[in-house]
Amino acid sequence: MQPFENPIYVTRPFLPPLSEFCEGLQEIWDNHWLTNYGPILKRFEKQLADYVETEKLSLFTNGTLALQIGLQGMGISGEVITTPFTFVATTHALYWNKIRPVFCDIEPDYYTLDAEKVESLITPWTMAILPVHVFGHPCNLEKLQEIARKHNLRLIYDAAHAFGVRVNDKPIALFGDMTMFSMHATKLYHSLEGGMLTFHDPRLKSTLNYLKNFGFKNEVEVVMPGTNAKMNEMQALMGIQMLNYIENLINKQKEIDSIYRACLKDTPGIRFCPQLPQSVSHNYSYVPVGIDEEEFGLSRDELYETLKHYNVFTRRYFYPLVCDFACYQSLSVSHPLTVARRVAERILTLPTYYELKLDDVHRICDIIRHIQRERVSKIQITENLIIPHRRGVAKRSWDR
Ligand code: T4K
Repeated sequence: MQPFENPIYVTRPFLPPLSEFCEGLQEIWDNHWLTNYGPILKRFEKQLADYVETEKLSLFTNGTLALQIGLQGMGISGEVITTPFTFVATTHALYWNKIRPVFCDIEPDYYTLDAEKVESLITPWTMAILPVHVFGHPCNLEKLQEIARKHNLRLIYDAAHAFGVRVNDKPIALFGDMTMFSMHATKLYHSLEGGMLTFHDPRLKSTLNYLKNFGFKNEVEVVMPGTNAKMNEMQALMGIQMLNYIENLINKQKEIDSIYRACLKDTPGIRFCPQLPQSVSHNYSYVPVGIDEEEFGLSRDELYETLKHYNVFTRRYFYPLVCDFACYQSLSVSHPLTVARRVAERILTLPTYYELKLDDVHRICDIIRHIQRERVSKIQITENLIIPHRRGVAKRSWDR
């Protein structure tokens, strides 16, 4: 099998036509207003409010700062129960608030926080739960809400991957006390970089506005020690234009997802997440698969490395687990995290993005199957070589 001529990465940002973006830039040039709550940002906020069906939202320069500031705005301290199977920014946001992350295991189907295991980790110092809608898969919303209510904990979702996801025809933004979205370039929906918080308590709006703008109330009053995490006009412009394409983007990724599922369904050792229930309208932002070394014939890492020879650059989102990074290793972990460890060892996310040609998706599947066949036949040849040798029949198969 021939490698791809050009590299195929795990993702590639969609961009609106350059002419469209340039037209938008004209307004910025005319206004000479680049950041600090400009007119395009205000327009973006309104359009997003329509999309996520709440005006209780705030925009930030990126998702990490959004989460960090969100936790601060809600006054979270002590301990927070969270998942180790996520991008490290989820945990960093806790660390920057001097909050102790308490890692809980994940469930094996969709890799979200295992709600059944949360209660056993609650201590007098627990103030919140921070689950992640990882790969856009909604967490166990009902159960988590029930636990949060019962123990008077705040429920804050990291929905970095979940823009556009709906549950029971409700935007995922409307669940929990607060939800963070990332609009980073690598996301299905992006604003170059960017972050959004949606929240339940309307009083948070002004707190968040202060926190992301140095705590400025006016020229002479600073009401809290805020930072600088504002979204600028260029980001807002991209965000507005990208909203026109969101449905197309999701539809294309859905198509890609179903091709991978269909083409690889009979390949032993490749496991897809089960289809989500009808109640979920998914965004198909990632294609995660689990590689079972014994059945597949290669380990996940061998497949990941071999695919590079074909110019296919998959990613191991999320390996290693956050708790295994040097900066978090000193944290004691009371749960064995059995499922999370197994998933992290096997996970591979396959390329998916709007411009990925469907033929190329088929070709990626062909390459994966080819790599497997090659390996299986090598193993068979080796067995043929070794077994007769062990039996003392022949040293090499060609000796026979
Ligand atoms: N919570 C969760 C659960 C998250 O996944 C993230 C971010 C956050 C919180 C924090 O949100 P932000 O603060 O980022 O808004 C990427 C992203 O940088 C990161 O945003 C994302 N999660 C994470 C899952 O993926 P890397 O280190 O894998 O990115 P990178 O630069 O290796 O890009 C991946 C591939 O994308 C490249 O191989 C090529 C392609 N690419 C990338 C960029 C930036 C492009 O084609 N064009 C581009 O401009 O982290």
